[in-house]
Amino acid sequence: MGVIGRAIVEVSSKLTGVVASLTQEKTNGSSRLGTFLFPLLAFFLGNLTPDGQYPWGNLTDWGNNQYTECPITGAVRTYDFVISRGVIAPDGYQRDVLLVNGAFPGPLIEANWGDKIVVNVFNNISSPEEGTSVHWHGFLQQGTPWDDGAPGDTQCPIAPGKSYTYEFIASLYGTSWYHAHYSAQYAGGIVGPIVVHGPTQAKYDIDLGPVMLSDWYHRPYFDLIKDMLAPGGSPRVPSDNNLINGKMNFDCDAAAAAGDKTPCTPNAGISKFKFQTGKTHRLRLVNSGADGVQRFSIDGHTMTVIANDFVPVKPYNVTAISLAVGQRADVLVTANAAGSDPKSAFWMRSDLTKCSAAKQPIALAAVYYDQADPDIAPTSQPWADAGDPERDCGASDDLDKREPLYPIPVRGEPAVTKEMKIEAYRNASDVFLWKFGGVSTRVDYNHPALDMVVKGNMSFPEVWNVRDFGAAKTVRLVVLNKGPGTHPMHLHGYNFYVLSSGPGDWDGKTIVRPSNPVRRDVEIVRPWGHLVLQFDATNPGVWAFHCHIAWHASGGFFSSFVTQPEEVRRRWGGSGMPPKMEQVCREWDAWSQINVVDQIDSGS
Ligand SMILES: *[C@@H]1O[C@H](CO)[C@@H](O)[C@H](O)[C@H]1NC(C)=O
Ligand SMILES: *[C@@H]1O[C@H](CO)[C@@H](O)[C@H](O)[C@H]1NC(C)=O
Ligand SMILES: *[C@@H]1O[C@H](CO)[C@@H](O)[C@H](O)[C@H]1NC(C)=O
Ligand SMILES: *[C@@H]1O[C@H](CO)[C@@H](O)[C@H](O)[C@H]1NC(C)=O
Ligand SMILES: *[C@@H]1O[C@H](CO)[C@@H](O)[C@H](O)[C@H]1NC(C)=O
Ligand SMILES: [Cu+2]
Repeated sequence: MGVIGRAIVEVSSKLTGVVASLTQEKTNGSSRLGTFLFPLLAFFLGNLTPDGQYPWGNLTDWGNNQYTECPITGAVRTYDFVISRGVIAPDGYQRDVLLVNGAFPGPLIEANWGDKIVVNVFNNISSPEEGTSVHWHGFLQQGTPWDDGAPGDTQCPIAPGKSYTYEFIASLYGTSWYHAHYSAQYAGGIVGPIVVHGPTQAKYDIDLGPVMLSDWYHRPYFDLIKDMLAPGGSPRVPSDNNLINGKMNFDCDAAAAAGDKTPCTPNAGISKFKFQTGKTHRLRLVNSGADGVQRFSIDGHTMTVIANDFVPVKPYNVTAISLAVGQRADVLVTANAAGSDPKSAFWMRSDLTKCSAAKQPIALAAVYYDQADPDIAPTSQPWADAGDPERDCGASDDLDKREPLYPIPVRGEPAVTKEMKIEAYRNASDVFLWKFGGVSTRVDYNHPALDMVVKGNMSFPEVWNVRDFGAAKTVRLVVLNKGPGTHPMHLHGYNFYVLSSGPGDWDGKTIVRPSNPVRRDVEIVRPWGHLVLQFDATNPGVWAFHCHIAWHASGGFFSSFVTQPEEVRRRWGGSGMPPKMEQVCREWDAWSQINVVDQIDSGS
């Protein structure tokens, strides 16, 4: 029943205009992503050392274990973030958003492997005020569990008018992103790319930088959740558009014809990229959306995948790649299509697959070779497996295709095996919710679980859905999906090994490539299927494990793991916590005593 290319052949001419009718300021504020003004990235920051070494020394992506051999460069990369409300029109449809430094997507964070990243986040959200916190997706936060950014887990939210300074080591390298972790706030605009430069055996000429793929909603996240969690509410939260680097056109006429009076400008402008003819380009793909699985491709060009999430892989070639929310892929693309004619132009496409509730699933950007006229639309045709093939409803690429470059075998028998069932239900008020491992979660913003662990109090209220793995060094998770949805499972503080993924229940023994299983930090569990993960639970702290679909996490599909609690107490008990952790809670307590915190969802 393949519907190969279905979405693509129907691209409306309302979406393909390449001459922008709005300024970049109007569509994306101070962001320059997706324009020719966004600079190419260097291969690393700074200079070679006097003895000719990279900042990370002679470590390689194929010969060194990135979890145990992190270099210490001593360099500190400092950023100041101000989070504010704003009004922009990323696709021409004007809406209220939340912005980091006035930009959507937010500013790029860039570092070398082994640097320290410091981000001072000021919460300037007003009219109305709202808490916030920022998660640095994929970073391990070894020794800094309070800087993971999960409110109710590792910190209290940052109160309006207050700041919190996150400090952590870039102990892994590659491509990632940051996003608000307070309610579904990131769907309102608080997202941005992160690049950590590190060793790579892959050869390329040009680093084009981040390519953020995100479904987009025309209503504020709060209103969407309010409807979803109303009695009789629908769990489907359809997106209105699909963006590449925060940009796309929208069919404003259709919206107006349907009675929508919101200011809307057709042909607002799409993202554009320059390819140098004959050269090989690195693109850093990130699914930074709220819900949908993206299917990304560039007409006429194959892509060589060199990393999945923060894990370099043995290079493999694809014409299209699927990315669930939170997943990243680093791909190399050589500009040698159409006989390497320097006047060539091609469409870049990302389509929301059919499992996503999308009103307009197609995202387009234009790729221009050096001498092509960037005011002329490409006329290229999609690959046959671009778009919306049936098979990509969740499974993404086969596990056996994706092999980490640096092999790490699965450790023998795990100390703990935990089964986590995914179930949907309606509660007594007819509200649609999720249960994960038997609990529909709601965190307590005023009482982060990490704070309790530090104080030696392990009596977590059941509704927080906290699992204590004690001193176990190896934990196996058997995630069983008892419904028709696709769920990208994300673990904080670790990269997990993907042991098995498939339909139905796990047989209790199948492990795909135990000598070197897939490692990453987000992996899909398919409809009515299983996903078996394992991780080396040696990072002391409290770590969220949840579905990365914002709407599902809001509906209670969220849990937290305590790993090495004795070590947490030993290192940080007494007065060993940084004072900022107490302070952010004092400020939140003070603010929440005189303001009503409308926690309409799980909180995360
Ligand atoms: C890498 O550098 C370290 C110290 O800088 C040195 O001890 C080691 O021998 C080097 N390894 C190789 C393979 O060059
Ligand atoms: C905070 O936001 C307000 C608008 O709500 C703006 O006028 C002010 O400049 C912002 N403050 C900072 C530090 O950006
Ligand atoms: C992938 O494609 C490149 C050129 O596009 C080619 O050089 C390389 O051999 C291919 N690699 C594999 C594993 O097929
Ligand atoms: C059902 O869930 C909603 C949302 O969490 C909650 O407000 C409501 O109190 C729940 N109803 C019952 C009867 O538990
Ligand atoms: C442990 O934490 C829970 C939940 O915050 C609290 O109700 C309880 O009083 C605490 N117990 C102790 C001994 O502090
Ligand atoms: Cu989900």
